[in-house]
Amino acid sequence: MNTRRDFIRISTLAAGGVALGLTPLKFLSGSRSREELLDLPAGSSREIYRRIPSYCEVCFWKCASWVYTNSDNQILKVLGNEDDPLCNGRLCPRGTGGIGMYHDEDRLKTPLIRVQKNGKQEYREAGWDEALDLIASRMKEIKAKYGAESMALFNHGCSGPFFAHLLHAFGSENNAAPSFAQCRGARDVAYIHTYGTIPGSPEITDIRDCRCMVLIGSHLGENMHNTQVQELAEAIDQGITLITVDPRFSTVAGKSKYWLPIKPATDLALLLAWIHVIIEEELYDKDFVKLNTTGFDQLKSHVSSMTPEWAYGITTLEPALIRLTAREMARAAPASIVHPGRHVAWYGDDTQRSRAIAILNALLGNWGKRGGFYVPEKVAIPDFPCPDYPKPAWNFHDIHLQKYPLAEESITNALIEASIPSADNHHQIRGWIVSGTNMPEAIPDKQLFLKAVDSLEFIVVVDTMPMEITGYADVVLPECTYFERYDDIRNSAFREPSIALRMPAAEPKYESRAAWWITKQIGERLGLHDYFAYDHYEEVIDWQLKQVGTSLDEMKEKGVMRFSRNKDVYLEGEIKFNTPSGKIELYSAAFEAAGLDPLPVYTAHPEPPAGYYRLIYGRAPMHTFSRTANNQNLIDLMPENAVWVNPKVAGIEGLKNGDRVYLKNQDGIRSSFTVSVRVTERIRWDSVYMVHGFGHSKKELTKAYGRGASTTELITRVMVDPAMGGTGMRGNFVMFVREEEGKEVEI
Ligand SMILES: Nc1nc2c(c(=O)[nH]1)N[C@H]1C(S)=C(S)[C@@H](COP(=O)(O)OP(=O)(O)OC[C@H]3O[C@@H](n4cnc5c(=O)[nH]c(N)nc54)[C@H](O)[C@@H]3O)O[C@H]1N2
Ligand SMILES: Nc1nc2c(c(=O)[nH]1)N[C@H]1C(S)=C(S)[C@@H](COP(=O)(O)OP(=O)(O)OC[C@H]3O[C@@H](n4cnc5c(=O)[nH]c(N)nc54)[C@H](O)[C@@H]3O)O[C@H]1N2
Ligand code: SF4
Ligand SMILES: [Mo]
Repeated sequence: MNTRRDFIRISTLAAGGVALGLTPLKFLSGSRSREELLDLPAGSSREIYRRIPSYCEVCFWKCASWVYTNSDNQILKVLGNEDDPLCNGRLCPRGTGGIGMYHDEDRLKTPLIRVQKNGKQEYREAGWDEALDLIASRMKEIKAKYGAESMALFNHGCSGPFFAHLLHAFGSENNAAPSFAQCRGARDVAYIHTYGTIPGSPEITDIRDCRCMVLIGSHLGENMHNTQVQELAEAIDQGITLITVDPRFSTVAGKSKYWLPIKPATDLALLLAWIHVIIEEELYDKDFVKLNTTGFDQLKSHVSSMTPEWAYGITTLEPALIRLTAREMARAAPASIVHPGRHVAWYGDDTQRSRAIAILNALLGNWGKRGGFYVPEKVAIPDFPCPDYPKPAWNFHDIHLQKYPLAEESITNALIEASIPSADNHHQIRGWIVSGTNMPEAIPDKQLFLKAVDSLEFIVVVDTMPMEITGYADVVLPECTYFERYDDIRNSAFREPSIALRMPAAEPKYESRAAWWITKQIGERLGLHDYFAYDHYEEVIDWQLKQVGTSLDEMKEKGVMRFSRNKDVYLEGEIKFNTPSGKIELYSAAFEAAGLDPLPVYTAHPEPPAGYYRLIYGRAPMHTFSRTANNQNLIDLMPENAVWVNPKVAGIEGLKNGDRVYLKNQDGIRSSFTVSVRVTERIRWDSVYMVHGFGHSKKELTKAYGRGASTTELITRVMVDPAMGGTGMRGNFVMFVREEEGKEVEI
């Protein structure tokens, strides 16, 4: 590649200690004793281990845990904290295997600085002072030339708030996370404009007491969000009726009374037909709708022609099945949920699909009801005192509100676009800080990303691993893993308010450091001392804990603390919603004012051309996105992804189980690596399915390199949501390509 900022491979530095051979524990192994779970030698007493409180970072559910170390301060195992209402003492396989991240010898070990050597760009190891000085001086330069606002932050996970604090103190509010435009943004915008609030994280679905749940795409069981999976298991034992809508026979489809193998991209037609049936057959909660909603008459006339027969032609689902399932969900109401989903960036009309789900829930009258949506509550922890942030001259709203009127949060892809010089840009991004997000794998449209990278004046990447994103940095900083650091107090809004502490269970390995320390060091160099007025983050945490009646010392012993609620979990009668009308807005005047359909309208999406199949993707219980692909404990459970192919397709294409193929998309982009074929009836014939997060192209990820195929590199067509800028990623079509005697053969 011949660009200003070549993608650099970080050479593997000296190997550290030998990783412990850890066997991942079984999920839901709550009946075994701690000693059994710890696999300690027979006769071992408690004295030989110490337990340190933490919470998990393998995904964003933040399950509270105990990290067990031996007398040599080696980390042995991590187990769930029994007092934690979010995990009830049980971690998922990823959480248990998370220690693999701490032991990984491929970890980033020292700061690295990009240099030019013999006409070639490469990284050299640097000390912290040199790297931090360089970052501060480049940030000052950018601020002097273009204003502080032209620095942007891309972040995800617990390091995010530290870097956001730094950026805001510096004078920019341009920080974005893939959890909006690539994940739950369309859902949240839809709920804000229907209910005046979001379904939350953890989602406020009262699955425990639910009697009928519809899962549209949402694949709980493979999507391992802990509390939801535990509650679903409980609800299944109590006889919940599950209706799963998925072109793939997912794990939860296997537990469902009804599996609706919908033609992909047509869910909105099904939802409108369900609304039609529920209104037409007067199955909706009349009192609730009268008391708590506006726009019912408009909705009724809007869906009057959207019959199950109409939807059949679009979705391929039998009208009788559509009617039957509508009646099932209405019969169980209000203990009946149409799950709002989470990763909803599918087809570009995702806000409208999420609105249809929100409307359907309103007809079931389940808001504030046991078995429906509960009222969450969290602990009121004050911020550590610091001066107000400076007011930036412009922020991300100025970049994208013209184009995406309902974007509530900052859009990663819009900030990437704003990093490429163009006459259309009113505001230009010049430098990036990236922490905790592997942008080339998390955000589609690699060409756009590369153009931005090539235009930027400065990029800092903070990561624990030499992931793809690190190869584009001018400076790479090694963060220590969540086992080796303090982070902010976990404070999740849930049925029961609780807090959890994360503290180091071991010294940071190599030269890695915590985000709180890194950001303070940069802040001090930028003259922002007052925003970082502590010597150690323990002071901040202790101060905050004391404001809510506990202390760092107490939390070090307990790990988790539960609090009593001030509000009711469920609501009766008329509810006050935080919308302009104070009601649930079935008809959205705000959408109308923004030039969007005020009631969801089905629009057809492109179909695969002949010889191509729609590429759909999802999760596996033992991995999280691309971040776990190099984790030995999880590789032991699932070494790579496969491409799921329907037997009919396998017949046409001459494929059999275990064949290795490349996938090539509609734009001629071929996967970098081959992927193994899994022939299965569990996928429709018009689609193929892969687990996201594999096919790593960085050789420094010695265990993940070349294993399986990346979904993201095949997602070159992005269907952008006009309401909030989300990147619909399921409009890509692939064909199979075999490599025979060094030649590529299209199948
Ligand atoms: N093709 C495709 N794209 C997707 C998705 C998909 O299913 N398919 N899913 C979308 C969704 S729902 C989401 S939420 C996003 C997720 O997007 P990301 O969160 O960006 O996902 P990862 O690919 O896991 O990248 C995480 C990065 O953080 C680093 N990291 C891990 N722990 C730490 C830490 O403690 N500190 C620091 N500084 N870095 C750390 C990892 O090494 C890795 O580089 O992806 C979205 N993009
Ligand atoms: N183990 C594990 N669990 C995780 C994560 C992880 O990385 N690993 N990530 C977490 C995060 S951040 C998120 S956002 C969630 C995401 O998880 P969810 O929100 O549950 O799921 P999605 O990614 O939206 O959907 C994946 C499912 O949609 C189906 N699907 C594909 N196309 C269509 C379609 O057109 N219509 C319908 N009805 N279904 C379709 C796929 O077959 C697949 O079963 O998972 C969370 N949980
Ligand atoms: S659900 Fe699993 S990976 Fe996510 S925080 Fe909990 S234990 Fe960790
Ligand atoms: Mo997500």
